[in-house]
Amino acid sequence: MQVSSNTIEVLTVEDYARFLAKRTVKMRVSEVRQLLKWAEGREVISFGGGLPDPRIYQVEELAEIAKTIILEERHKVLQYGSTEGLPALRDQIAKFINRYGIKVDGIENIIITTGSQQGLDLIGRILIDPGDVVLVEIPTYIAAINAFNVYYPRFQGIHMDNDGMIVDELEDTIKRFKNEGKRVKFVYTVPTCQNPAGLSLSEDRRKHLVELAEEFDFLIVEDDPYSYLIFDREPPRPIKTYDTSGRVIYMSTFSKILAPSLRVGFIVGDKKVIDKIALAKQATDLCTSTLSQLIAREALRREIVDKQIKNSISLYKMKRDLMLEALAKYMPHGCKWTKPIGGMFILAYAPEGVDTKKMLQKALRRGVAYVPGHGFFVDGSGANTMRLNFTYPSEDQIDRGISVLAEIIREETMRC
Ligand code: PMP
Ligand code: G9A
Repeated sequence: MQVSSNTIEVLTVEDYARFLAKRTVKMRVSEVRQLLKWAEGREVISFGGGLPDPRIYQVEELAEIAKTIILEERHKVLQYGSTEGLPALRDQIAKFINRYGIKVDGIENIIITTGSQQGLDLIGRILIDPGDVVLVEIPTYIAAINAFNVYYPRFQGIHMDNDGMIVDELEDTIKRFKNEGKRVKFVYTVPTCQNPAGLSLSEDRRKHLVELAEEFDFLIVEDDPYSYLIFDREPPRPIKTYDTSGRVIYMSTFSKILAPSLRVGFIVGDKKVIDKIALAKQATDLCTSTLSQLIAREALRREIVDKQIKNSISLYKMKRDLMLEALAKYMPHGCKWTKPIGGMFILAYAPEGVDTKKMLQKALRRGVAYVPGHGFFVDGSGANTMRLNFTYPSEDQIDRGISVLAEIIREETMRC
């Protein structure tokens, strides 16, 4: 302990360690969050956070909605709401996802969450006992790893190819665990325009995955913020649409199609699971912001979400193409990258030996940010990868930023 000037003892970091729960050791900083904090107020070309293009927000419409709601629904809007979320919003969500093929029997199958990030934590809370086997893609969403980690899962990674997670490898893995007397609790997947890889799971594999869940008795957590942002074709059918036994827990968010600041996400599943999630949520935040929920409801009802999706698709498609062109134009020999059909991210691979985490400092000094890929890989690989967001930077920044990164990779390659 340290002694302060008035001789009252101030606790040191070591002292606090005696009080902190063991699970705090499992809490890891998210490189995405760290970078966003660092970039605040700085002039930087950011390929970091998965942020919408700021020009896409429908500011006037949202301002009008917020004003009308506050004035006209004053008894509801400033009040607590139910933990499951506003029925009218859940009803609108049911209609919205129905257009993507997801059919729900009623709003009891939907719970609103405070961003889908909360959904990840709630799912971890209700599903993971210490040591439970959770299968994830290699790489997978870093904040899902962090959310689940505090419940002490045993992660096992499954590799991906251009058709997404290699489901045959997943099958072999499940069988291996079975032979050891262990079962897989659930598979966590971002099947469409994956974060961070940008890859999408093929239709055959989606079907096969659901068949495996039936055969080997596990659940599937389908985290799907990006199906609504597909550029070149019809969106792939969500895995949830193949589910006949209630094994798929589907989650999504308004963050990428309306505004992340609202913090409105949702989970769709069997009522028996939704009820447990509601219990866990009661202990977490009681309910999601009523104001945000009402804004989301109105934005769906007035087709503002539809309009934004349409505008985002054409803008982001153009930006993705610009980034792919810039990568092809500038990146040195030995680099490769994924080619997403939508979403927000490209995963780029520098030549082996380049450490993108170390390289980040140099990139930041030259005014370019990206997320080093390593933290997304549960098998400890990915040191030479970087996640590049193409939706937030301006068109001009995309070209300049990629040329700076290419230059740095060239320098780094010569060093290794
Ligand atoms: N899951 C995935 C795959 C994501 O990409 C994100 C946001 N980047 C989230 C969950 C969390 O989104 P939010 O909490 O803003 O809804
Ligand atoms: O962490 C955030 O702010 C949300 C963005 C997620 C991502 O970049 O994947």
